[in-house]
Amino acid sequence: ASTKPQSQRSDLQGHVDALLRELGVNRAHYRDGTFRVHTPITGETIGHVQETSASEAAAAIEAAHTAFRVWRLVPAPKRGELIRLLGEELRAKKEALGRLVSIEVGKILSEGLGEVQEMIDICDFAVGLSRQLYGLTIATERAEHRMMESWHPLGVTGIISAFNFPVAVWAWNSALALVCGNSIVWKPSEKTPLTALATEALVERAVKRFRQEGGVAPDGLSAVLFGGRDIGELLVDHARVALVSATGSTEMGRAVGPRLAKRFARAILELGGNNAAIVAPTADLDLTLHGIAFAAMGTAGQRCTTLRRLFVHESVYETFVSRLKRAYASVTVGNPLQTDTLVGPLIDAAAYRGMQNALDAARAAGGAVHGGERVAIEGAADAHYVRPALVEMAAQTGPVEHETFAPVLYVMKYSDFNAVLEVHNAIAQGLSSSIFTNDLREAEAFFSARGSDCGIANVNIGPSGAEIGGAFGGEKETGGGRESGSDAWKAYMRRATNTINYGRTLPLAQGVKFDV
Ligand code: UN1
Repeated sequence: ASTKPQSQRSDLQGHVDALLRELGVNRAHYRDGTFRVHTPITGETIGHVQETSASEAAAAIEAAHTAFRVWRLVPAPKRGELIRLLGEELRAKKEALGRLVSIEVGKILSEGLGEVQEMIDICDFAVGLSRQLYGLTIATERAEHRMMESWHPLGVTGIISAFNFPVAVWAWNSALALVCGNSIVWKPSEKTPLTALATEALVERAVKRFRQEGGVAPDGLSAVLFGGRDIGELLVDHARVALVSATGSTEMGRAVGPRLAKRFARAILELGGNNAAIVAPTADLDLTLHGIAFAAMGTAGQRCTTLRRLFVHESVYETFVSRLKRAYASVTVGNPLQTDTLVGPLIDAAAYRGMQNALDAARAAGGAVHGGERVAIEGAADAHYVRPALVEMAAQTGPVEHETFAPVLYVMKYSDFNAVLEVHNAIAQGLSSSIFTNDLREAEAFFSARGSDCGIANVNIGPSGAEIGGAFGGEKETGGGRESGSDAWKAYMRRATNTINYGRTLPLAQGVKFDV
């Protein structure tokens, strides 16, 4: 594939076709459908995907259930071999898939490639995990008994992912689900079907190689459903789906969570964030500037971990905020395929309107808005590029309390550390958080029970860009789910507590006597 940045319409379409060909996607799958796909780089159409009908979706879920009944019996380290092969496919196609992510989502090339690297990393993690699905042995109060835990495959795992990490979030869930012995059914964002098609093609290649090695991989083990809300609801409501891992807005989670609860299915919810950072008097301001600029402006503010609220101590406010404003004014906004660009476009017109509404609300609440205006890019009249906005606010009110999925950073001044901890936590979401300080007491207090109430809390690192090795997710309206590393795998399996009596008598627990 060509590596030259493209701006003319026909070239970009040609580029997408070449990438999809290289990734092994059948042309009919991205050309002959009725569902239009656009690139936020220019706003132009880059494909037409076929929507999955309700009956096709139901059949795919049934097939996934049949596949699960076979796959659960394949030894876990052999299941790991399939994921090892998937990791190899991803390594071989990192450049092509990363570039396709950049084109479909509009994130800069290093972030598109970084997203594929996250997929590779979680495959490596899952391969190791496939030999480490450990249960505990637990001391029993009864003589000549043994008590232990077994972890078993759970069933069909539904994955609902958002546009902003169109393939990495699928990988976190599917790499774990597959080594845990589950089958997977994926509903990607309707904004990003091409990267989903490409990913599924790589899965098919890995499955083919796995079978050539003599591995047992049943048909229907992995499926993708293309469509909107109806298809998502079908997946969530289907009795064969044991677990749904859903990433997206809090509004989406409010719809999905109760539907799953109603049929006692499991949920992993990874929803909205309204992530903050505190800049303390002792902060290393060079390092802080770097960390804040990436966390707030990177990915054009479209990560769930994006920094949205900044609390700066009054003693460094003037110095730091004036430097930050300069960074905001000078950051390069433009075509994300060009190597000097740091901020690409917003995903679509609705995201642009949402951003402008938030800025209007901030002005109405007395905020001073710097930046935020639309940036015209040649040959991209239908795209939505913006200069990232820095908004100085007197207090955490109005739009500051909500997640706006765009590059808007609300900056507030603080004087008292204990008071700012309270303000930091006084919002509905609880995903990621940071403090920039060289004061050990502040750093440890931020990590403590009275500190950050988020699922992710960092010192001298921004809130975004987490590694896959840690559990990823957050509290409160973020939904409470955990994906990716640590022991997040346990949510993809069922636990059985097993007790065996190897004696000749039957002592009852708790000293109960029941002699018949
Ligand atoms: C997301 O935005 O949905 O920590 C996930 C990060 C990335 C993942 C973000 N590793 O920013």
